[in-house]
Order: sequence, then C-alpha cells, then structure tokens
Amino acid sequence: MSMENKKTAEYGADQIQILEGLEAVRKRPGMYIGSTSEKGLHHLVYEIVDNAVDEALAGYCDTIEVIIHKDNSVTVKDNGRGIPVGINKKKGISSVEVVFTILHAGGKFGGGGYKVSGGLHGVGSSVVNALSEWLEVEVHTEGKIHKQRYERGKVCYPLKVTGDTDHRGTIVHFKPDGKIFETTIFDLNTLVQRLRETAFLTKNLKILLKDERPDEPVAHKFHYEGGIKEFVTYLNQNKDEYYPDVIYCEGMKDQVYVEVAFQHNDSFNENIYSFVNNIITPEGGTHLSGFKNAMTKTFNDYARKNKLLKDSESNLSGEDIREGLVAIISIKIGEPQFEGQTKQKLGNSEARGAVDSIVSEQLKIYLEQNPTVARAICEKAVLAQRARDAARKARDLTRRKTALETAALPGKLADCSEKDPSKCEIYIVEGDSAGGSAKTARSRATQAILPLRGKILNVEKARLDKILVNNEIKAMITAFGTGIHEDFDISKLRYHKIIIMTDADVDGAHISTLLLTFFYRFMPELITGGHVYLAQPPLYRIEKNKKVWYAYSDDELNQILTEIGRDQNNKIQRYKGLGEMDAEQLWDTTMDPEKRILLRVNIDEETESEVDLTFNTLMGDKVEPRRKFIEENAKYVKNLDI
Ligand code: TTJ
Repeated sequence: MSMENKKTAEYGADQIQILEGLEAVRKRPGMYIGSTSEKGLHHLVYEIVDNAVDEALAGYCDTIEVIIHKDNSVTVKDNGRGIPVGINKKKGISSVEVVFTILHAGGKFGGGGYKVSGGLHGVGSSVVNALSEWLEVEVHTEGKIHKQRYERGKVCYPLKVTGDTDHRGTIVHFKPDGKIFETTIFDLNTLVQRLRETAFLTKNLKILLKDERPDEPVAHKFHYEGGIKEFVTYLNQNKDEYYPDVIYCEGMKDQVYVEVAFQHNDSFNENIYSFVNNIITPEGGTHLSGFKNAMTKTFNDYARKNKLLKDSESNLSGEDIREGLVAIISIKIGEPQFEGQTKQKLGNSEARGAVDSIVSEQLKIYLEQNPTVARAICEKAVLAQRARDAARKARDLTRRKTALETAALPGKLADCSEKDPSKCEIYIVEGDSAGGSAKTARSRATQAILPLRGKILNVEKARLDKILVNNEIKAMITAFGTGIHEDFDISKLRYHKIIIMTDADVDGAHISTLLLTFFYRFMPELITGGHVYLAQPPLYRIEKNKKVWYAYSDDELNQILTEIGRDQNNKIQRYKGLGEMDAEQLWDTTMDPEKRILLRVNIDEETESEVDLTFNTLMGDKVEPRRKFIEENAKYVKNLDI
C-alpha cells in the first residue's frame, strides 16, 4: 500500500516523459535496432555486452560472462566498477534507472571512455529494456548488492539493496519480449562468432559464453593476448601463409588510437576488415583509405630503393600489393562520424592521417629490419602486376563497352523471352543432361537455363587472368550482364533470381560452393542483394496406387510413409541426381514456381570475417575442414523462400 503511494508520488513529469520514450521504442522497434528479426534479437545482447566492453576498454574490467539460459533469457556480467548507484541530481532517480529508462543515456558517465555510436549500436541499454519482457540489473559495489527490475520498460521498484557482496561488477539479466520479436530463440553460433570477434578486438579481455539450454551445457572462452594479431592468424588458419610473422603497427595520433595487423597468404584475394570503436565498418572509410595509402606508398618506396622494381617498370598498384592480404584495422576515436547511405562508412579526416602516418612510419622500419619478408611481398606484387595486365586484356572481352554493343550471349544459354529482369530467372544447372531436361521442362517466358559442364574453376586457386578465360565463368558473366569487381553494375542484371541447381549429393554441394565462392568474390552484391538461390530437388519419389509423393529429406520420407502406410506395394525411388528425373518430374518438384522450394543465400555483414573464413575452408588447401563443412552445408542458406 505505502509502496504503491510512493510510486505514484514519484511519477512526475520526468517519469511520464520516460515512459513515452520507451513506449516509442516499443511502437517502432525497427527504428532503434534495425529490425525485429533474429538479427535484431541478437543486437540486444551486443548492446549490453558493448557496455561491459567499454568498461574493459577504460581499464576497469577484464572478464565478461554471457549466459544463455534455458528460457532464452540472457545474463551479461562483468567485473567492472558497476553502473553508479547514487541518485542522479538532474533526474532525481538512481543512475542505474537513468541508464535503463532514459533513451540515449548509454551508460557513459564523466567522459574518459569512447563513445560507441555507429550504425545500429550505442542505442542504449534503455532500448534493450524497452524490448524485454523483463530485465533485472544487479550492481555489486562497496559491499552491497543493488537491484532493480523492469517489465516491458516499466520500473517495478526503485533501486534497492538486497544483500552483501565481496566483489564488484554489473549483472544484467533480460528476456527479450516475444510480443516484439519474430523469434526469441538465440543462435549460439551467431553469438560465438560475434563474441570471439569482440575478444580479438579487445586484447586480454576474457569473454566467457555459456549455453545452458542443452542438457549438457556448452561453454566457450575467448581470450586473446595478441588481440588483432591473433585475429589475423585465425583468419589465415586454413591458408598457407606467405611469411611467418603477422606485421603489427600501433600508435596514437591526433587523439586517434590506431592498431593494424596484417599478413599475406598464398591466395589471390584481399580480406581487410576495419573497425571503429570495436564496430565493424563494412564500407570502410577514412581509416581504411589511410591504411591502403600507406601500404601502396611504403611498398613502392621499398621496391624502388631496393631495385625490386626496375626504373622502367611502372609503380605497383595498391591491388597488386594487397593480393593475398589479410588485415585488421582497428581504431578508437572520441567522436566517430559515420557517412554514406547506411551510416557505416567512417568520415573523420583525422583518422585517415593517423592511420597513414602510423602505418607508414612503422612499416618502413619493419621492412628495413625484415628484408626477406619485404622481398617476398614485393615479388608477389610484381607477379600480381603482370597477371593483372594479362587479365585486363581478357576482361575487355567480357565487358560490354557501350549499351548498344551487346556481348554475344553464350551458346549454351537457353534464354527466356521476357525482357523485364525482375520477372526473369536463370537456372545454373550441373551437367549437360540435367541441363537438357531443364530446357524441356522450363517455363520459356521467364526461365533461362545455363548448363555447366563438370566442376567449375575454383576461383580461390587461380589468378584473375586464368579465371577470365575460363568458359563456364565467361558464360555466367555474359549471361548475367553485370560485369565483375569494380565494373559490376547491378542495374544491368538480366535475371533477378539466379538459381543454382545441383545434385543432392557431395559433388553437388561442392559445385554449389564453387559457384557461391565465385559470386562472393566477383559479384558479392548478387548475394547481399538476395538474388542467389539454391534449388532443392527432392531426395525420394514415392508411388502408391498411381499416386505420387516427393520427399525432400529422410524425415519427410518417414512422415509420408507413416501417413500412407508402410506397404509392400509402395515404390520408393531414391534420386541420385537430377539426371534421373524426366522433364515433367523436374518441373513438378524443383522448377515450378508454385510448388518448388528455393533457399535464398544470405550473408550477415556483422560476421563477415567468418564468411570469408568459410570460403577459405571450403576452397582452401586443407582437406579436413572442407569435408566437415560440406557435411553441415546449409550455413549460408537460411530463409525459406518461395
Ligand atoms: C562508469 O564510470 C563510473 C563507474 O562506472 C562506470 C560504468 O558505468 N561501468 C560499467 C557499466 N561497468 N559495467 C557496466 C555495464 C555492464 C553491463 C553488463 C551492462 C550495462 C548497461 C553496463
């Protein structure tokens, strides 16, 4: 009773404002966390963890524990100073309550820390609170435990002392609201990847992750004394490195703290990941361009000075120097400014200068002290330069020069008659015989068929000049119409659905991954734009009394057999390949837009480094990791689509 009175008495104008603020978050959650999909759900965890990481960056905490409980609630615990428990003078409530109930009061007191405010991040713990069925916070400080609980953002009681403690830290336990999110089930793998990345970026921070949902709980520990140096080693784990060391530069300039680590491997791709205040910047920005500039200049200077480039030869291009490069650029900056459509590109000009000068100075010294490594990188770059010249010639053949001059479509392509790309699909089919059935089966108006012979070239293992003369690759590039790499132009895409159709066996899975690798390396926008699909041919055909069923998995086969009765007269055919289906069956099961199942291939930008690792694993030299991947194939295919 008295409690009740007290609560109402406390509800002044400020409190009403607070409720309105959090109500706005619940009304339009997408505005604050991007979406209410699985991705948005996981953002809640990142948001809370980021606060604890800030405390680690400030030097007051070395361990963060994350627990996924059986009910899919999550605990995040640190051993920092604890959110201040005193009354906030301006608001008249505890600082803890300020943090969890006032929008944009993201846990930063008294300065000193780095503001985390890029992209979807830094929206504040109050947003997490607003979107949680309930949230409980405990602060352990100065011998006492202070606790407060909220339900859907609403305060249940003011911060209160609930007991004694002999350690310090903050514990936040919350359950995402099923009324808000499309799913409230956490994906362990997503959290593993993200928390591992966070640990790499924060040298010496220990992150423990426990999943209590299985009968046997699963625990992970991420702790990297080498920080981003170890990140590079991790990314190169399935590759043959080009030289043993990871090169590392670190320094502070114009209030920008810069860390860079890199190493070349023997592949031909470039993989650079840049971060600002621990947040990935998928579109790069000034820090990235500062790094590239420093690399190009420093290696050209070294190559000239040491006669690795003749006076008559032209400068090495940045791309040549970055062939096979794996790099992490991580900067910390007080007031990051993000630009571009998606606000993911760093704009601060001081970051360019800081990265450029720190990398230039330190790399120059490293190269002078490590001539063997320096020479190896320069020689690789010279080879890349020659291959690039050859590739340029080959590429002109696949490039459409003007809108009028249409490159001849490949002979094997059975094109569709419709001209509006949004209505058109192209099936990339394994093998000429399945290609033949598909040509017969298809709906000519909107479905084009491109059969490929055998396994396509592995683009992870060849230089550009080799790749661009390969017939299967050329056929795809001309059929799609978009061009590749910097020439890529999505507006020229001739089919909005690109459907990979392979046998449902290990070889088929391998061909699919070879194709996906090609798209990912040469036309990544096809994947990020959601244009790439995997067809799902059935595994079984069941016939009984002239009626036919198709099963797409063993489970489904059992289900059907249970329904129709397990009977001697059932005819069960296991399809070993697309070639065993006639045109009509292929249409019915795999190509008819009304009935087929397509899996859309997608890539999560936030854990992009893992995507690359996966393609390394698939296409790299080491056999064991690849076999393992193919077994658990469906990693990049999530959403079931029509
Ligand atoms: C800020 O400066 C004064 C002492 O406390 C600092 C602070 O806020 N520390 C802090 C916040 N440590 N940990 C947090 C925190 C941890 C979690 C898990 C969640 C949230 C919202 C904050």
